[in-house]
Amino acid sequence: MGNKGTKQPPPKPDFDKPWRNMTWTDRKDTVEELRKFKPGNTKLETLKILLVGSPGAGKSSFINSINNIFQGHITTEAIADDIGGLNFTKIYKTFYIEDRSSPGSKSSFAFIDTMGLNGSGGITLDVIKALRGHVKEGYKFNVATPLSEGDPHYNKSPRLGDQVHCLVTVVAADQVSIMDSKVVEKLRELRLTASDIGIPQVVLLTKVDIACELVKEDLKKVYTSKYVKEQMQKCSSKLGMPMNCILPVMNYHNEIDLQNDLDELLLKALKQIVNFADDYVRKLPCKNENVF
Ligand SMILES: Nc1nc2c(ncn2[C@@H]2O[C@H](COP(=O)(O)OP(=O)(O)O)[C@@H](O)[C@H]2O)c(=O)[nH]1
Ligand SMILES: [Mg+2]
Repeated sequence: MGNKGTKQPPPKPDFDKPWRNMTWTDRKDTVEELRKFKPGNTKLETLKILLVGSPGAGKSSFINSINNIFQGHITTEAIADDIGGLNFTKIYKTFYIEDRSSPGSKSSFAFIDTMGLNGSGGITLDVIKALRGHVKEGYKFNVATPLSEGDPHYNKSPRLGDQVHCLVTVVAADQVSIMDSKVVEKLRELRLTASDIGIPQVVLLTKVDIACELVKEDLKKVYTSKYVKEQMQKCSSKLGMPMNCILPVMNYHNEIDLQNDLDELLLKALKQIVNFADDYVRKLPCKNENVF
């Protein structure tokens, strides 16, 4: 036992090099690109991005964060609810991002926030209908009774623009290991339905700042933190998603100014989402016929 008594140093919490390529300087170009972006399917004005996840996962905060970036400052009037942890998003509503550089115009991508999924009861059936475009604006999610075909908010013949073009599952990085197995099951069910339809999916791993001290100090360490990578891998196997569809972000939550690093990571995720959604709609027929 030659090294008896010599203490091994604790393993390093970070890799020497980032394991995923990430430029931290494209911010302005990406904003410009996304401002000008138009879907590659002529029958469609807006790509619809639907967010699902547990209450408090950071769904509304992500929408607000993107809005902050496009408005150029922290917006006082949140476009999505910001009531921490409470399950308040009950109305089915599409949030468009206003384009400040040309007043009155909107972005070609929009978000749909949903009520958080929890272990009991739920809105899974309603979200499945929403994926296919059967849910009309203004519908109030009802945990007890899912939307029925006779309801005025039921869209019997959805068109391309009514359906969802990317499903985003939101998971907080500090909750991956302790996620309720029933929620995981529901998220998987939604993912499988989206896959059947052909809708692309990503996972947003929020709150990387809470999950990892290194990242809290310097967000640029997001791809050198071993802990964050581990949470992404866990998420990948729990939800059955490939690693390249798992996007870590930190949402704006108590900052009073915009921060470049936060923007870079948020925009990187948004760009990926928009690209996936656009790849999907490009493959669909350019006729505005009913889709389901
Ligand atoms: N530190 C930190 N807090 C976050 C982040 N994202 C959301 N939050 C906070 O987590 C709480 C729940 O977020 P919210 O967006 O309302 O979750 P939702 O229920 O999924 O819409 C709020 O207090 C947010 O300010 C993040 O990335 N980092
Ligand atoms: Mg919310």
